[in-house]
Amino acid sequence: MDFNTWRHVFKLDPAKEITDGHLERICRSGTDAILIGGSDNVTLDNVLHLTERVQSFALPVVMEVSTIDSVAPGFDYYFIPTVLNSDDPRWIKGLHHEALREYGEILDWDELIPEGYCILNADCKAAKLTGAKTDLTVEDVLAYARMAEHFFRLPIFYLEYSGMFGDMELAGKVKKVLDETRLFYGGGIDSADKAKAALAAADTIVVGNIIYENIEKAIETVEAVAETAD
Ligand code: 1GP
Repeated sequence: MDFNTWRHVFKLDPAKEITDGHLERICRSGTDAILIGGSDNVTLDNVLHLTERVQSFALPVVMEVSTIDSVAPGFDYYFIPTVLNSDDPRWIKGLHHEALREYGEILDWDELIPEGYCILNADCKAAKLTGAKTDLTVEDVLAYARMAEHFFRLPIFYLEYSGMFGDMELAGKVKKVLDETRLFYGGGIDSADKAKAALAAADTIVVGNIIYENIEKAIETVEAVAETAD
């Protein structure tokens, strides 16, 4: 199991309700992995509850860490965002520093995967929370992508449009400047067509909200990936 081969990932929000039936459909859909994370009301309780339910299915489960207090044991990977287009050092390396002061001795570094986030939807919660500077030119975004790969050597560059479908032309340009770093795209994928378009531009697509809005459409995004050549 290596996240470098993943093409489709479902992101489940521990703060949102999902029935056992829907969860089973998501976990058995053929998606490559389940990412557990959110920006709001993520607590150790709701993370543990959701994780326990997801871990009964045989697929990789990743925690995307947003608060230190909600980190639970037992995940395959821990994805750690650093928001490259925030001007607030807290979201770039501040919280990370706090976590390492506390847990640095006991961490299994092979499980920790840093992600260079570039958040481009000004209205999403993550942009507001982190004070992301979203009015960026193409050159600005490409510079962040290059920074992720060549300066910080991050394994993942995450183009985040959470809640809206983003600029696929821009995503395609980002992909062209990345060789080693994997391009994750997330935001507004709510149909097979959008899944295909996003996958044509990025290496891995992340599907979130539609799981809670229309389960059939969510499942279609996985089927679309199966129809798209690698
Ligand atoms: C959110 O990128 C993910 O972090 C997915 O976005 O919820 O809009 O699908 P959506």
